[in-house]
Amino acid sequence: MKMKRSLLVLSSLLMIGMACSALGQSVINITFGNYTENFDSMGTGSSPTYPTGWAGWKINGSGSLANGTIVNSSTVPGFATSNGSNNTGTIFNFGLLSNSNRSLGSLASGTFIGAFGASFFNNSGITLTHEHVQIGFTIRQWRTGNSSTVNEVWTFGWKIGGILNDHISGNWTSLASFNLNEILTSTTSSSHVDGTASGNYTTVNLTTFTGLTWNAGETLHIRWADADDLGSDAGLAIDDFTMSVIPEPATWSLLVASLGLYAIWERRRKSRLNQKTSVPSRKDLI
Ligand SMILES: [Ca+2]
Ligand SMILES: [Ca+2]
Repeated sequence: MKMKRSLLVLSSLLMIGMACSALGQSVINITFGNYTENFDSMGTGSSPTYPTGWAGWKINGSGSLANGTIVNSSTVPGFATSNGSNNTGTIFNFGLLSNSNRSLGSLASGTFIGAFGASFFNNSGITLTHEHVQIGFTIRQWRTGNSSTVNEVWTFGWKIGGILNDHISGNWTSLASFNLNEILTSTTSSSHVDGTASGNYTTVNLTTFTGLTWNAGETLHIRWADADDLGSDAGLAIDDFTMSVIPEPATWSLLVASLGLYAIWERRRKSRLNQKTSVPSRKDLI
């Protein structure tokens, strides 16, 4: 029973939190363990919605949509479902036609330059730094550009507090290790490519969130900001995102060691109990 209770406590610690709301924004509640998002809930329909805590918005461009506006099914341009054949500048729910494997991305134009990202609420009870937080994800390319000399980059940025759909670049701290770099840099086809095919995606393994200081009760926003590059732009997306949050490494080691010692003690206790209650064999009775 004690063991079951311990496992229950541990699984609660590691459980991914349910989304909650802070300051009216949709946020992802973070405790310890792994938060993951595969974007497949966006579906294959023509009016997709973002996973809880995620959004795409306009940061620049000459179009009439105001900078900072979250792109959804009622904005122009709208949040579009595409396999990469669409060359409109906007935020995209990318995936193969009618395929449930979705990813979140963008394509920039002169009238629309977008960003996409998510908000996380620190509900761990401690200040989280680079010692605790790592993120990883897959980068998928769904559309090629038409310039072989431009290597497109979606710049990663983060900030504490404020709103997610912030279009002021100076408010964000850049972290190049999480940038999305164009994969098919030498192509000039300006056309759809399969972002799930070998060679059209790369993986950023769990990597330390350098420079982070994220106090308990604060909201961390992250974003990838697109740019309008020379010629027709490429379309990139993120998929299979993970944020891994561990307690202080020393504390974590101590917890693991304690659980290991407990498991050994429990095994020995059961073994002693079994010896005491075992039925004597015929040989023992002679
Ligand atoms: Ca996916
Ligand atoms: Ca671009």
